[in-house]
Amino acid sequence: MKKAWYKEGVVYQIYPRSFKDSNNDGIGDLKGIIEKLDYLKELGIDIIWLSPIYESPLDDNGYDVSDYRAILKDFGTMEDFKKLVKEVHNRGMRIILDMVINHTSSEHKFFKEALSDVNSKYRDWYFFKKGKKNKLPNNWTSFFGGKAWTYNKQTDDYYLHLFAPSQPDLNWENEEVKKEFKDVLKFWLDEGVDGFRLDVINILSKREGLPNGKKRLALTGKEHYVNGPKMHQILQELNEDVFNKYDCFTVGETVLIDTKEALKYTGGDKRELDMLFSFEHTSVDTINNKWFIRKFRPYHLKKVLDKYQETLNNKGWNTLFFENHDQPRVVSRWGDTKDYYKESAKLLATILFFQQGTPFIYQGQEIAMTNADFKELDEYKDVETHNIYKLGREVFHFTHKRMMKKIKYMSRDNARTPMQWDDSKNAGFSKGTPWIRVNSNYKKINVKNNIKDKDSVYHYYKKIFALRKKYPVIVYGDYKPLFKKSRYLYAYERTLDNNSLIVISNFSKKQRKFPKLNLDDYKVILQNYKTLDNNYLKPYEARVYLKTK
Ligand code: TEU
Ligand code: CA
Repeated sequence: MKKAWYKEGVVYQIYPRSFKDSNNDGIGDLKGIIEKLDYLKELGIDIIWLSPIYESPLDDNGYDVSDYRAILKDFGTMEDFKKLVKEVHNRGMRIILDMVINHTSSEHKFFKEALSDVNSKYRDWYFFKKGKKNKLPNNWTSFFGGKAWTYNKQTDDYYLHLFAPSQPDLNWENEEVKKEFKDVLKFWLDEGVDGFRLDVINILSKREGLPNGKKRLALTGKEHYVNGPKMHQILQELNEDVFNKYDCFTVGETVLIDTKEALKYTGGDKRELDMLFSFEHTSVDTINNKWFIRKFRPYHLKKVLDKYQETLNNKGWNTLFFENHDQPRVVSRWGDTKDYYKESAKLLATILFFQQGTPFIYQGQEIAMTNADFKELDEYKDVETHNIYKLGREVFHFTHKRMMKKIKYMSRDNARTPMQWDDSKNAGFSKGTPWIRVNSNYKKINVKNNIKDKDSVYHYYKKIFALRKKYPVIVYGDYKPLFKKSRYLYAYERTLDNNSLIVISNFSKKQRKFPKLNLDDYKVILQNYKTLDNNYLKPYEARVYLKTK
């Protein structure tokens, strides 16, 4: 299999707004990130991914870009950015940016001109369409709930936005759009950036005529833009004209795909995406739509992860993630914060990061930060959360209590509370008032305590990243599920040449008999309990065995 630095490296996602505030305005910034680079290096991080840092009105916290070549003032200046890149590279690390090219902000100068001048050339950069007898141009709905069209009085027509009305979709049929964004990508690559996380990259190509979609509970119309007609062609073109000219990599955020598509994007004969985020595993505790929650069963998670591992094994390339700025905290979601907090956090890290693929960990995951402990709706800041609350109350007539329960479990703000550095005011994130409240468990759960505690989740993550560097079988080995039918044993084998690594875990709250496994010549290289019993696996016990001869 082709080797590559971006297959061997560990990626750490930073949500700059909530990472570290250096000037005490309550908002994280680039200088704050520079302060923490040694911490990330010590953890064993190779690549950092920054959520968007460009000029934005912040309707969607930066995923609504109004100037692609300017740094958001809250985060600092272009000088600060250049210093950050230099400091990252001086430490032998790399940095990738989050690039949002499916849509711009409605505050972008191109869109503002398109709104006001019916003859502007920028109208074809977006999707403006007349309604029919006060009906919308089609029946598509938004990822954030509600319709995907907003009326523009000045030109008496509607514009398309698959996310918020402040995020008008770009028309990727338009050659000038392609040229502009190739230039934007080159601008940042010439600044020394080592690659991009490409936001909702597989919905860029919309079916001609924007036809009505099959009516659905969520995302009516998705069949007309998910993996759209020219999607692969657009990606191949971006590689030919931009990415192939630099030592860089791309990770695509590809929504609603399956393994077949994943293989096409990452394993085709023409370079499209070097790796991708699929979200099938992040919907195992939901039905159809993230706001309709069902009981989590480890077996469902294992089935999906095994499927991606077996399908892409040495053909495409996976990412390994449970958390990001859109997902709840995994220890709250799939672990057991009540009785087996550390053990379950470590089990989750073990089952994921010994698989084949590039590991992506999200800020705070290394210290098992938990979901937000907000009580009131106004403590949440996320546009999606407030949209869904309104929709749930007004359209589905759900009670306030029922909506707050859904939001508590699934809101993206669960991942956006300030990073918990220590037990000082605001968890050491800021001496000002944070833009969003710190979780009140910060005196217990913080970096400082984790570093002090040799048995902490932090040190466990550090060990995993060190093992990945030491044993190539972890990065490049073949993947084979073990005990596939078991409801609670999550186990698999990785093999490379005559090295074999076996992960075995009891993903349940009950003690279980140790399964029949020939482990002669294997040694334990990682465990999440102090003592090992050869007849039993304790609740949430995980072990990693290695045979190297
Ligand atoms: O997310 C796209 C996306 O599908 C998620 O928004 C998901 O639908 C939703 O959050 C439920 O989990 C990307 C970014 O990661 C997200 O932060 C942005 O809001 C969105 O695109 C629009 O740019
Ligand atoms: Ca700040």
